[in-house]
Amino acid sequence: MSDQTSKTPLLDQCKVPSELRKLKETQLRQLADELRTELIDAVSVTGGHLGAGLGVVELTTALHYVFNTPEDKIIWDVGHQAYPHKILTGRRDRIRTLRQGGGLSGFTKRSESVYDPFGAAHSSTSISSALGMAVARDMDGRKNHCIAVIGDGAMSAGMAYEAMNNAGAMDSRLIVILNDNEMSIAPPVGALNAYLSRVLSSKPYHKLRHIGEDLAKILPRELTKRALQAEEYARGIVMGGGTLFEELGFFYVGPIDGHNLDHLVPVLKNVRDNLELGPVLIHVVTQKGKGYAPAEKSADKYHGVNKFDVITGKQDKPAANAPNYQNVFAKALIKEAEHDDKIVGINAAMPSGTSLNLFGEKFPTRTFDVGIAEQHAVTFAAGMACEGYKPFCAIYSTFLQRGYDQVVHDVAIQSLPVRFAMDRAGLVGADGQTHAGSFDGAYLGCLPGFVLMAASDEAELMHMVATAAAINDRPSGFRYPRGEGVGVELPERGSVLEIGKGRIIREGTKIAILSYGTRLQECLKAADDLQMKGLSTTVADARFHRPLDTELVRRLAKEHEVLITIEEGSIGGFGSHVLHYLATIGALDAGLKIRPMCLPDRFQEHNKPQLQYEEAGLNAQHIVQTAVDALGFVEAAAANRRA
Ligand SMILES: Cc1ncc(C[n+]2csc(CCOP(=O)(O)OP(=O)(O)O)c2C)c(N)n1
Repeated sequence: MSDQTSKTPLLDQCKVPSELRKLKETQLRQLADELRTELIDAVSVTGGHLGAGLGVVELTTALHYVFNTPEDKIIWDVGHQAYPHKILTGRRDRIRTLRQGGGLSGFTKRSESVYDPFGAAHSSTSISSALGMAVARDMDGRKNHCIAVIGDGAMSAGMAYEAMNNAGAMDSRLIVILNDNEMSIAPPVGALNAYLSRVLSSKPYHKLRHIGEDLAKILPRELTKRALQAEEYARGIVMGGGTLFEELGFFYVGPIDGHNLDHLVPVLKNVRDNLELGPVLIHVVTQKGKGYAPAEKSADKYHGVNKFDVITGKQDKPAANAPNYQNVFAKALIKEAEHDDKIVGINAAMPSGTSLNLFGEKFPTRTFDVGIAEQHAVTFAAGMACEGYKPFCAIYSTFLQRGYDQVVHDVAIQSLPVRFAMDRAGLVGADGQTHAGSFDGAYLGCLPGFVLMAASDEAELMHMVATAAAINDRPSGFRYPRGEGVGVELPERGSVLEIGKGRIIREGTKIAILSYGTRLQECLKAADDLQMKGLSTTVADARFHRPLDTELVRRLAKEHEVLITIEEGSIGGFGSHVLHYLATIGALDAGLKIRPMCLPDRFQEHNKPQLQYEEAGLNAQHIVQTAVDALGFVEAAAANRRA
């Protein structure tokens, strides 16, 4: 497209930041507007994280303008706001492949670009990694800048404080930009948030005279001049003094209006050029969803979006065939809580993602959103369990990784009855490797005393919620995937399952498939197929990983020639435990052909879930092939025998 007809003439010239840096400062406003247009258009095609990116369009533009990227390193916390950064750093031509199979990742990724110095997607890692880079730089005698950009939501996690505590003491030259949009995915929670709000309400409208004085004291260069020229600058006041961050050893600058390039650029330049400053925190105030009316009105809903119509803002919503697991979980928990007033629900900044918001509507005083603080969520739940409460911790499988020591040390060793509702089990699609719920079976399956379950459909999930509610003497967890259930009929209330007992779904004689989780539907399809080949197949739903239904496993091993286990988890999970058990009792010595099917031994890239499972080799045809290969079964020979 030629520059005359393009809607984005300046952006067209700026394929990489070095080209952007050739622009005049006065052109940056237009560039930012074009960048925003491009972002909205791209995400309307791909779906993905929109609100956060819209909020940092000006900040992204200013950072690449002022700093010499990629030598200067910008580390975006979480990385979900980095789409504008991707557009400006040589990836515009692929931006409409975001989150699609083979396309750009929805987060920052080292293997994708030199402009992504650190990969992310789980929150609150940016200050630690930036500090590590800054210290390495100092040790090497280099001069580049390391800039962490972290949101107010991500600032609620312990890791951010651990990093600031360390950075403040090390006095290394580090820039932290706190992107304060007063939103997490849901409204942010906690005392820090209240503190930031107080900072904002107490500081933004200082008189120009004071700003000039403050600036003269701390940032004497260009900014002073500019500020004194610009009456309007009073909105984006720059000053030091008296903040929590200063107590931690940071030089505090702010709050700054993060949409005003006339404020951002000089402040960033001053911080860049003031090499004597140790760690600096620039407090930037932005609006999530800025510049796109539907997103501005509804920042939480536009945090992550489906494809949408740019004019109306209306999102594509494929018709649902069955209720989703998240809502079934909430419904089941509400049912249990109606009968037991000790049940409480805990989540870590994901009320709508986990559907615990529905529980919260019914039981507001029994629902706790602790912020992005999974470690704390686990130990907080442990504390409540000590006092006789029945906590359900609803945390995605992938995020529970962050609370692992708390699970081991605070919950399991003390045998406290904390219930873990592990959402997003298995492959999750567009969010990719960082969000896959692959490992909970491996990391919890090794813990003595834990009861672990996986739902094979949404009715089973209801039973597992009821079962977990009834387990009062030890920790338990149940896993379930993202999205729609199978469409089975749901009971009014779940029934308590017999602990450690699986169920046979279909009886056969030659092949046994022992399923753990929602691959059960694929197992049934595979069994039909095998049956057509004349191979009589048993299908069982293990329900429990721990305690393992050893009687069922023994029986399946004894009565079949082939035993296949299948799960939506990594090696080291359910199948590994079955193998371990069978080896221990010598069942493998008798020539049983056992084939554990699990996720492949690599971090799988983003794609549609069905295609990810295809790639993982966990669909019906792979089960059939595994069985046939194990038997050394030649179809033609079988057909002959039948004839
Ligand atoms: C450890 C962890 N827990 C939960 C999440 C899910 N999550 C993604 S973004 C987000 C909110 C981040 O809020 P904030 O840092 O303020 O950034 P904003 O989206 O407002 O720009 C949450 C909770 C995560 N990425 N990592």
